Amino acid sequence: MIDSLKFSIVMILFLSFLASCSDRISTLSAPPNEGLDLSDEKLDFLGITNKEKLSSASKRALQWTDEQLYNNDWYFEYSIYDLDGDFAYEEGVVRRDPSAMIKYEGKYYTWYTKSTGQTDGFKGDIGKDKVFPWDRSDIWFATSEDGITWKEKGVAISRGEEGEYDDRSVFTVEILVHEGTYYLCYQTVGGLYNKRVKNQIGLSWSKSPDGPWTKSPNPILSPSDNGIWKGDDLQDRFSVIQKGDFDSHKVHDPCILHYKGKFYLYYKGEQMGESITFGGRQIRHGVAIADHPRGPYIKSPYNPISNSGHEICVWPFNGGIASLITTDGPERNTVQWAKDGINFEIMGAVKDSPKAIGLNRTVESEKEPLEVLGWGLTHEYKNYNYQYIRGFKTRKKK
Ligand code: AAL
Repeated sequence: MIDSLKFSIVMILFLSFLASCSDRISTLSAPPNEGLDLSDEKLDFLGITNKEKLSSASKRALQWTDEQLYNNDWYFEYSIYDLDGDFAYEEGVVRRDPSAMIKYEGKYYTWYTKSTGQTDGFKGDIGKDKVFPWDRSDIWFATSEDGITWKEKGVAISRGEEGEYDDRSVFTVEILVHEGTYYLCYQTVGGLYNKRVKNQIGLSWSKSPDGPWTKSPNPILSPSDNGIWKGDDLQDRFSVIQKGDFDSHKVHDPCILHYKGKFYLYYKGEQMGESITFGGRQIRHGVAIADHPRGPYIKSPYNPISNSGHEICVWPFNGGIASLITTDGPERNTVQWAKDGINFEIMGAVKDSPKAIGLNRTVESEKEPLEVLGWGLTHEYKNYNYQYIRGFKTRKKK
């Protein structure tokens, strides 16, 4: 009697467990139909024949707004073209990672990484060699009347004196103009450029885009220090005991925006022991926020704020921040937007995008989501040794 009671209880529990599983399975595989627009026109456009048998993909497509379906303002295609004057390709010279363009006294200005000579890599004497195209670089600037023909004006920021945090290379620069002061933020490497070297972010400011520039005595952002290398081979960046935060190795590609009365420094993080995932390199973005352009910058506790991307390309739009996510990670080639500058949603996916974009910040970026991407600067690899700055322009759907 007791045994059969026990058996019944066990059976009841088992059956209710099965029922709860099948509930969960059916919820997972089929989002509900409620609220879907099943008009003949929409079904015909999407090529859905049987509205009684909607796959999950068809249900998602039916949830897209008319704007996403017929004319997504967050979608673009692009082409790349040569620039003239000093931005024409020059053998033996690296010009890359252009900053955004600003306008001053009727001329466009841009800043960029410049170095000379071929890249030797890490096999020889890193104390003498140039290990990357952006190693042993300085930051130069150029101006243009029409955005096509550029005149190189000279060095803006040089590498620091021996022993300073930026004595090996300064590169990958962005510009912020705030209340009549010009701020350049950029990557820095100090000491020997081995594969484990930490990369930081420096800042300089001036009352004129032509300089002279005053350098911050210390970096304004550094990698987190909670990763642990395994072994002491300075040329092995993949062996770790603990990877640490998403930016435990390098903070890169800085870009400061004045947003909601504060200064948002968006940056790319590289992690110690970086892996290759199904979307490419493990690259994510973070943000650090300050009350003054010179800092101190405090990293957001929500970091990382992207799971994909590469060079930072961000602009203000509609009270929030838009971000073009390129190159790496499962969400590469998407345009995202966050109404608070932190929690980004995918607004559109593109086939491909220009790399290392220098945005045109002289246009009214609020006009349309991608107004700021109408035309701008990018860089291209002529070969591994030499890169040059080119132009890009975008168009809506063909
Ligand atoms: C770029 C950027 C940074 C890296 C190197 C030069 O794509 O992400 O600038 O350090 O490559």
